[in-house]
Amino acid sequence: MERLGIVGFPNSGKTTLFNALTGLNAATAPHAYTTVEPNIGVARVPDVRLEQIAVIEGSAKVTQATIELIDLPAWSRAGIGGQFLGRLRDVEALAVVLREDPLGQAEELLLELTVADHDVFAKKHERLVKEAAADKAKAGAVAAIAEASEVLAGGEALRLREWSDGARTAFRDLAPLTLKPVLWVINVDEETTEAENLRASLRSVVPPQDVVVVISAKLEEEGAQLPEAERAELFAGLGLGEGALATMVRATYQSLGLISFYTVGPKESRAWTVRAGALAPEAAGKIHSDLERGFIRAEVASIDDVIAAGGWDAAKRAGLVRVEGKSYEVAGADVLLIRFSV
Ligand SMILES: Nc1nc2c(ncn2[C@@H]2O[C@H](COP(=O)(O)OP(=O)(O)O)[C@@H](O)[C@H]2O)c(=O)[nH]1
Ligand SMILES: [Mg+2]
Repeated sequence: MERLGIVGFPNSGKTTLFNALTGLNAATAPHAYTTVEPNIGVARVPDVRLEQIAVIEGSAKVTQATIELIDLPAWSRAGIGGQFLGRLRDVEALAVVLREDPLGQAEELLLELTVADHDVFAKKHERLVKEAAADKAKAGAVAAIAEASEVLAGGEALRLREWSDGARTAFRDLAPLTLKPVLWVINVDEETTEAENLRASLRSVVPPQDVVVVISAKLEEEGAQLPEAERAELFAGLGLGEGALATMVRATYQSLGLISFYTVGPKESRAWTVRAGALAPEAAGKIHSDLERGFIRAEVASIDDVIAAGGWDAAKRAGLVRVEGKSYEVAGADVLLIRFSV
């Protein structure tokens, strides 16, 4: 499961957001509260189309995709400690929560992440230069680490540059923070009118591929207590779209290069996650390894077509289901029925 680390300064609303997204009830605190252990929880990805198809199919069970959220201890103004950094290096993507002075906070955090990476890269470079004197095979790694170190020394995040596969391999055990996808989450008060301005200003200071979302953690927390339909109505009424979780997860999937596909039927309708570009057998393997091993073919239709047709069987009768082979690249929002034999 993909892990999204929630970070930010004390009182930015990290734990409030964590609770809203996971439905858990970790302690929030109106002061610089620091715990050593992070809060860890699983969020189910809200998915309107999955709910719709489950109703149409009369599915006994509905299973959303999930994402693991890790609410890290507050980021201290005095800098970031080793233990905290280790936790950060462990997640696939970062959600940075900003509240008071979002632009100033973002710039400060960008700089801290860059400095933290630079420390690690500079040390690694020193070690590697010595090793490379005895082992010529390490010359490529030395060059890549040296170049990265220079980029970081210039105050730039590594994700601003293109890196070869070789360089990425050399970076791997350093788990650079500034190479991870970042989702900037501006936490605003319920009645703000500044959302669009804030979003636009933040966009101009963060790397272009980063995602910026504006949410109200407090509202999300309240919304999380409501039934799905009322929640959707509340957020739509406030111009907040489908709410933070759906927006954040979609952005995270996109920046991690992930897509969802579905399996549907009376027993269960379910959303699955696979990397973008995966071929049908790899996607089948997410469901069960037998389906990948014994893959024969996939029956495929888009979930919108299946919903519009009134279900899988109706879609089939309407000729909306195609048959695809082993080399089919799965698209986001495909419904798959795998035919296999083991
Ligand atoms: N009014 C308001 N209060 C908030 C908001 N987000 C968080 N808070 C409050 O700020 C305090 C700190 O929140 P918390 O989630 O513990 O922050 P953390 O230190 O980043 O984990 C709590 O008292 C929250 O109820 C918000 O969007 N609006
Ligand atoms: Mg907290």
